[in-house]
Amino acid sequence: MVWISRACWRKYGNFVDNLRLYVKGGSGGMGLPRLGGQGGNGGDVWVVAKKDLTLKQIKDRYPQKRFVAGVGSNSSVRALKGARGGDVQIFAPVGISVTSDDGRILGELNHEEDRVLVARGGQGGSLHSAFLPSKGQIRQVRLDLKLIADLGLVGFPNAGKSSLLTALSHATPEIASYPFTTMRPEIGKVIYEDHKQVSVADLPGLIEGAHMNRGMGHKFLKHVERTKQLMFVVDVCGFQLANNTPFRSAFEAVQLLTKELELYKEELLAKPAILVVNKMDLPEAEEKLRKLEAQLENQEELSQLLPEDMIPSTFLHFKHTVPISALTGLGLPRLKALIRQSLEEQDAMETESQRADRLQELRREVPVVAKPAWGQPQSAWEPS
Ligand SMILES: Nc1nc2c(ncn2[C@@H]2O[C@H](COP(=O)(O)OP(=O)(O)OP(=O)(O)O)[C@@H](O)[C@H]2O)c(=O)[nH]1
Ligand SMILES: [Mg+2]
Repeated sequence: MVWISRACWRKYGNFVDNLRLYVKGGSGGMGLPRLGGQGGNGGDVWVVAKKDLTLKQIKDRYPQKRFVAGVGSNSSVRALKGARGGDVQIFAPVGISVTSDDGRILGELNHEEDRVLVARGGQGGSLHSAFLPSKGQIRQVRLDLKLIADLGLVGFPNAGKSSLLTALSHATPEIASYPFTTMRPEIGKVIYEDHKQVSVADLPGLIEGAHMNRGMGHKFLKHVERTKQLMFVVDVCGFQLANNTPFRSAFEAVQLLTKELELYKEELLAKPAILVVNKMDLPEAEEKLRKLEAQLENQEELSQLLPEDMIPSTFLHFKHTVPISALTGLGLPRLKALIRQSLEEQDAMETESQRADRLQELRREVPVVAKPAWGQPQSAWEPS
């Protein structure tokens, strides 16, 4: 429908989640052969993470998208050692991965002040280079924004993801009864009574074949890579994208969503996941929920009835299945509590495994000195 795609263009056109930049390190300065003087090194170009910035701001502020560091000064009689060229810092939002044009990852900006060197300055001329300077590195680099949130919402269009985010947080995403209402990711904060906050990323709906570029889902799947957990949202009554596409029950929706994630990046399925069954206010919802729960208990077997390309190779075992109605608020307090519990359990497990890793490292690093038994010499031994 034309009117939807126009609206899409307008809104999506405003959101920038990747940017290509030209970066050049400064050239080195000339050496001074007569007096053995050394030219200054050229400056470097860095990308530095800063809070509350967007890629769009960089694009608007630097339409040429060119960043060139300062050249090193030539060596002179007055200053035998030439001054270093100035560095250039490109401030970028947190949650960026920086890649070179050939797809190599140069670094990630996960926290404020993290920095990645993108173009090194050239060396100043010196005795080793017959006093001739070298040029700075020239590169095209790509900044890719991946949202960081505690939870990422995954679901077909119209499942009620944005309605759920609105009901749980102060975010005000667009909600409507047509598919693909959400055109760009949005983050909402769920705030608890003790002021603890959990961030939830609302993502555009996925459709079958999203990993192959169908719909708009695949563009946004990268955002799920950085969320700690997944929250699947399905309509208890199932979903049909259009008259000429098949109807999918809630159970099929779960398997298809799993399959799409798997085809995009299998590791995503290792994340803890909660299943939210929405629209429990609709007629016969209870009955459909019981059916879904029974199907999920036997999902390995039952999914064999699906066409082969719809069967995921790993089945998700949800930590919780939570029936809700984003419309009436049914089940939301329980969901809110379970989200927190689930994240806290994950944190505790990660802390424990980090502690165990550290302990193992320490044991490897420090040889433990065995207490000498009487009459025996003291010896160092490595634990196995
Ligand atoms: N009856 C009922 N309708 C709901 C419920 N939650 C959402 N809806 C309706 O379902 C439609 C889709 O809701 P959205 O929140 O926009 O769905 P979405 O998953 O964000 O959809 P996309 O952004 O298109 O992927 C809207 O008409 C909502 O009013 C619910 O709990 N019960
Ligand atoms: Mg939405």
